[in-house]
Amino acid sequence: MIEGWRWFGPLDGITLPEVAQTGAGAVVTALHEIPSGEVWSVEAIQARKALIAEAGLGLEWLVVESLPVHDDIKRGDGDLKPLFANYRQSLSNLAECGINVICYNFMPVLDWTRTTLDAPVRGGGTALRFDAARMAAFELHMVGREASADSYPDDVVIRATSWFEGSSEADRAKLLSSIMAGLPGAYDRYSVVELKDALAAYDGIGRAELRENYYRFLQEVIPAASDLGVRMCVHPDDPPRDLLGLPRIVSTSEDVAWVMQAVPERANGLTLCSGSLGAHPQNDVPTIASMNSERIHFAHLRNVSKEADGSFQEAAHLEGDTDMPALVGVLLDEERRRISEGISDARIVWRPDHGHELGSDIGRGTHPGYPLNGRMRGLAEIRGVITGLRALEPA
Ligand code: DNO
Repeated sequence: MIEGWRWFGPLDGITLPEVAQTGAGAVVTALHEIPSGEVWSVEAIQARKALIAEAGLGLEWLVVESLPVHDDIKRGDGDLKPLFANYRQSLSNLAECGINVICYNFMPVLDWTRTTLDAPVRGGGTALRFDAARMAAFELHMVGREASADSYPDDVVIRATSWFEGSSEADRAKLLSSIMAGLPGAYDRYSVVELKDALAAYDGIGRAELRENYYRFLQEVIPAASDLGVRMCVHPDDPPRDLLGLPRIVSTSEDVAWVMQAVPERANGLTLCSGSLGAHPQNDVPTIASMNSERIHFAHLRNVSKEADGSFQEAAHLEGDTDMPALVGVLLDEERRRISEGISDARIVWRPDHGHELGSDIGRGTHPGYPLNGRMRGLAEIRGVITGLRALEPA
């Protein structure tokens, strides 16, 4: 397994020397400044590669996270030929620059979603949290989707209403900005009014329609990826549930099986994100990993603690509900299989996903979920698990 680190580019508050200090060698990044749907040119990719290499720290850009899928493709809206052509061109340009692992997602409108970015942890650090009652308050009372009361248990709806009634303007503004924090462009944010417009654009798109649009995307893109030797890996939905009436179709073991079977080629792969999948009460993450191991090309390792009402909080990487040593064991076994069968690109890049803000992280203003110390703790702990399991491997 290859240790990776997500770096948001020159605007990241964490410097490349700090990335090197974590011990990770593979940089996971994207050209976040290029609007979704436009081509990533060879020049732009080379310039970012050079920036990383010229730091002289032995870091190399190995994984793209993400090459975004334009919302028109997700909605199946209009003449999509130019968007598919641009996507394939970006893949071809990335392959020309030697970058072959591409993470993307098919979540409509919102990427990862949390209601609280600063839930306290022991000793004064903070964690990301998804609180079902806060999400319901946002959905029912701030966005005004009364019909969505059905998608929450009654007691959650009652708590949502009481939170909303007792909330100040500032509390609501904070909730909105927490929910928006996951938007990938780092610069896109919606107001409630803009969000309502984005949701309205999905009217009439349910699970079946979204699957159909996703199927079309896979058919347009995977053959080209295969020819280029590029491995695409879809990121599961986070959280793995419908939100704001938007369907989410990469949430469960069955969903992952559907994606893998839709186009049964190695180039149609999975980002094994243990935190996203692990937030669904029915998902057993090591089992999902072993069922799909041949198609895992990238891994995000982190943990969550789930609560009965659908809330969850990000736990330390070796705490929480997912058995991390069991999961790492599945990935190591798969790598051994690939190596023994002489498969190239056998090694899986993994990165510590999210982390608590700890010590000097607090107040530093790094991307939510992506502080230095908290992720370095996760990286070091999981590095220990990998080292320990490797030491036990038969010679
Ligand atoms: C959150 C990330 C996601 C991920 C995208 C991939 O921390 O794991 O935002 O980058 O969903 O497309």
